[in-house]
Amino acid sequence: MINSNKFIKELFKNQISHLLVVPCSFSKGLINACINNSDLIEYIPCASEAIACSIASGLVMSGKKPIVIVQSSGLTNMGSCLTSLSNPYNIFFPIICSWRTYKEGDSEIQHKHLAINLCELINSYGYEYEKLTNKMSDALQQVNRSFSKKNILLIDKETFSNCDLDKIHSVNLSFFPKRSSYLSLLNKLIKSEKKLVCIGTTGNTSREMYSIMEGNANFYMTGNMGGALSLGLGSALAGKKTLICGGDAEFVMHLGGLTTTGRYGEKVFIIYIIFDNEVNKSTGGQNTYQKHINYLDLAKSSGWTTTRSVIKSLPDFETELKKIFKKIKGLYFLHVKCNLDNDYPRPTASEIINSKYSFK
Ligand SMILES: Cc1ncc(C[n+]2csc(CCOP(=O)(O)OP(=O)(O)O)c2C)c(N)n1
Repeated sequence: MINSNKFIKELFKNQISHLLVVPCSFSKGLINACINNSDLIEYIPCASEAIACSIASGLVMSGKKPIVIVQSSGLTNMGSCLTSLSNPYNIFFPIICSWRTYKEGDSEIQHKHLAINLCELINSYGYEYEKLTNKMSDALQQVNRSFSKKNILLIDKETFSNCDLDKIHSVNLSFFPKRSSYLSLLNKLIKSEKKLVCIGTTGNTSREMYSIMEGNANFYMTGNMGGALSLGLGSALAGKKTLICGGDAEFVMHLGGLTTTGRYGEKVFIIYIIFDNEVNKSTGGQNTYQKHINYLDLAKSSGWTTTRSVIKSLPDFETELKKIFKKIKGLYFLHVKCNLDNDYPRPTASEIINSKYSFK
């Protein structure tokens, strides 16, 4: 196991300038160590892996030494950047990628395909791969070598030691109700909405919905991060009243879904609720650093109807939803601030595979 804190300090001595990150729980220690030491190496939280690789390319072209840190599911997102920018233009930078595994029957079915086929995918991009060793000096050499060849460095759960985030970087959400409280209320409010399709996005949102919102026509999506809104547009274009529960990190991953949907306000009925807990709760609570975004303005300018202000209480949540449920058509966007919940169990594999994923 590599000591995360020491590794960051060594990377700094090796002139590494930036860490571009879409979090994974396997690299949590390394990410936390980087955030704690962001005076040494700049920490850049990225909305998607495609964005991380494009930024890294620009940094390399400008003489900097960035590292990209992602999980295996994110390698699919970076395909276009790697094959059509980095590859033809020979732009090299290390990519540290956690290789998610899968056991038959596990509910993490989003990792099933790449658990077996990741190496083939990497090769098909024109890249090589190697396992990052657990020995600091060797790992540093592997990182340095990856600035002169197309290389992906694979890690597992045990590669980096745990590292707690310094208190100064943790968020205080204690003023807001927990998402579970909003979901319990939502569950009551939709009881009379018999035909409503409810979609929960990857991460903790789906897990909480699974525990709290059983019995409705729900789809708890695991994987396809960033795709919940567009999945909902598909169901809405097919005539379903659709409600989507998203998270702040997942919302920005494929933000174009918001603008595409914005065209169809007169044709469909969609409610999108962004449950904003300011962190990537499901991958270890890394801050999303998105306070600069005005989600309501973003939605409004993309063609959505929004509330006048951000929702921060259960009564406001109830009032707004009751108003929206009286409508027949339109796109309704709610920005809801919520506190962190304890961990909820994942939907079981059979729950995901066998049932509830037909909206018919
Ligand atoms: C393409 C891709 N990249 C990264 C991940 C790992 N991942 C799963 S959930 C998640 C964060 C979700 O955070 P947010 O949307 O804020 O919801 P929260 O878990 O905080 O409720 C990440 C980064 C993934 N599943 N897919």
